[in-house]
Amino acid sequence: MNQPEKPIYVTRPLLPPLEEFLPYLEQIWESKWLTNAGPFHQELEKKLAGYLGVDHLALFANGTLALVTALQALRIAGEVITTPFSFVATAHSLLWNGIKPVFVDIHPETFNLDPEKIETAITPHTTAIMPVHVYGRPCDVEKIQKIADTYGLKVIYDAAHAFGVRYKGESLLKHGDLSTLSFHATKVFNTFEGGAIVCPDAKTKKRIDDLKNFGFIDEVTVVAHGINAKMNEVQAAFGLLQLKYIDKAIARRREIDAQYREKLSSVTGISYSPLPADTIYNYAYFPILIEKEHPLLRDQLYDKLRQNGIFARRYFYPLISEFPMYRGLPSAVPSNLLIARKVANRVLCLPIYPDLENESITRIISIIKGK
Ligand code: T4K
Repeated sequence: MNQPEKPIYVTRPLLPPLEEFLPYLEQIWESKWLTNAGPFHQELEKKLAGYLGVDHLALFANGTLALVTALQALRIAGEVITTPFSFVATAHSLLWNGIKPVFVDIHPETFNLDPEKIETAITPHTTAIMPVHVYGRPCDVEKIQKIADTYGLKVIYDAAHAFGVRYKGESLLKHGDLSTLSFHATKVFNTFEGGAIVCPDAKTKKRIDDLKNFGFIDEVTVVAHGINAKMNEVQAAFGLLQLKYIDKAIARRREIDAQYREKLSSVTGISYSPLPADTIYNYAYFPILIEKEHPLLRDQLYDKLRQNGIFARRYFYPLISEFPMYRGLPSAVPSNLLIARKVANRVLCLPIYPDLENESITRIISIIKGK
C-alpha cells in the first residue's frame, strides 16, 4: 500500500495569509467590541450582499441556525416538503420548529428535489417547500415557484452549497421567499463557522435580526422566542478578509473541476452530471457516480482511496430519511425515494479545494482507473 505523506481530504478551508488577519484582530482588541452586531459584522453584511448581488442578508453563527430561524421568521408550521438527499441539518431544522418533514424524491441528473413529484405530496397541512441546491447546482426554481404560487406555499431554499452561484444572470439566492447559506469551514466561503439568511426586504431582515438576538426589539421588549444565533466579530473579520480571495479560490476550483471532467470522461463505470445550464457555478463539490460497469462497488472504491490516504466522502449517504428520527415517516418509505436511494448508494465526492495540487488529482484519477 502506497501511503502518501499527507492525507488528501475531500476539502480544506480557504485560509488567507495569517499576517493579513492580525490587523483585524488588533482592531477588535482596540475596540473591545466582540459580538452583537459589531462593526465588522455590519461591514460584512453590506459587502456580502454586494458581492452576492442580493438585496438584504443577515449573518448567522452557522447555517443550521439560519435554517431554524428562516422557518420561524415565516411562521412555517404543519408539513414541509423537502429532499432526503441533503445534509441532515436540512430536516433537523424542521424538527426544531415542530414541523413534519415530507420527503419527495430527487431528479436523476440534478440530484435536487424533483418538481414533478412535489404536487402529489401536498396535503391540507403543507405550508412550505424547502428544497436544497445540492452541491450548489440550481434547483428548478421556476417550476418550484409555480407550484408554490398555485398552492399558496412559501419556499425556503437551503442554499448552504450555493455561495456565489448565479442563474440566468442573477443571484440564485434571490429565488424563493428566503435562502440560507452556510459558511462552515468546509464551504466555498467560510468564516470558520457561520451562515446567513438572504431576504428580499428590510422589514423581513429586521424580523430575522430580532429573532437571532433572542427576539429582543429593544432593551426591555421580547416579541418572540428567538435564539442566540449571532455571528461574532472574529468570524465577521475573517469573512471580510476571505472575500478578498474568493474569486481566485473559485477560479482554481473551476480548473480542478475541468481536470476531473477531462480525465474521467473515458473511465468505464464513472459518470457525473454536466455543468448546470445558464449558471455561473461555484464548483463546490465534484460528485461522481460509480455505476455497475465499474470493477469496484462504490464502498470498495471509497475504501481503496482511503487506503491510499485519499478521503473522498459519500455525501449524502445515508439519506436523511434513513436516520432513526425520520425513518418512521410515511414519506420515508424506500419505494417513495427510489432515485435518491440509487444516487446515495453510488455517489462519491472527490477532493476539490483551492490548494489541491495537480499531482494529487492525477493520483486520485489513477486510483479510480484501477492503476
Ligand atoms: N444544509 C446543508 C445542505 C449542508 O450541507 C449543511 C452543512 C448545512 C445545512 C448546515 O450548515 P452548518 O450548520 O454546518 O453551517 C460537513 C460540515 O460540517 C457541514 O457544514 C456540511 N454541511 C457537510 C456537508 O459537511 P462533515 O461531518 O462531513 O465534516 P468533517 O468534519 O468530516 O469535514 C470534512 C473534511 O473537511 C475533513 O475530512 C477535513 C476537512 N476539514 C474539516 C474541518 C471541519 C478541514 O480541513 N478543516 C476543518 O476545520 O460535515
